[in-house]
Amino acid sequence: MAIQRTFSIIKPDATKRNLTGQIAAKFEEAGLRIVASKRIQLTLAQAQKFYGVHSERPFFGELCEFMISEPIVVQVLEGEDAIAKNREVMGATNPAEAAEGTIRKEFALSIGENSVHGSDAPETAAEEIAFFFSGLELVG
Ligand code: DAT
Ligand code: MG
Repeated sequence: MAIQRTFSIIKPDATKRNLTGQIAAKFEEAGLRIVASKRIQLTLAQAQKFYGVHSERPFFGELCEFMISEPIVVQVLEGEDAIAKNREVMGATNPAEAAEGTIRKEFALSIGENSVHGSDAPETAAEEIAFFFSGLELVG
C-alpha cells in the first residue's frame, strides 16, 4: 500500500470538551502525520454541502445542526494506507459498536455526536481535502 492522504474532522462534541489534542495524539500514535490543520466554524450551507451524500437520510437536519454548533478542527492526515488506518483508529460510527482503544469508543457521546469524521475512500478523500484546503496549506 502506498502513502495516502485522508481528510479528518474533529467534531463539535470533541472540540467543546477540549479533546482536540488527545484525538490528534491518537492519529500520530497510529503513524499518521498531520500535514494540515485548522480550526473553523461551518456555516449551515457548508455543512449541508459537505454531508450532501446524506441529504435524504432522516438524521440529515440533526447532523448539519450539530456540525455547526461549535468550532471544528479540519485536518489532512498522511501515511501508509492512511484512509483505512484512520477509519480503524476512529472506530465504528456507533460508539456502542466501536472497538476498545478507538477514538469513538473512548470519546464519542452517541451515534450522532461521535467526535470524528474520516474519509471512506480515495475519491472522497480527494474531494473532502479540496473542499477545505488549498494545495499551499498541505505541508508534507
Ligand atoms: P461515518 O461518520 O462513520 O462515516 P456515515 O458516513 O454513515 O458514518 O454517517 C455520517 C455521520 O452521520 C455519522 O458520523 C453520524 C451521523 N449518523 C449516521 N448514522 C446516524 C444515525 N442512525 N442517527 C444519527 N446520526 C447518524
Ligand atoms: Mg462516512
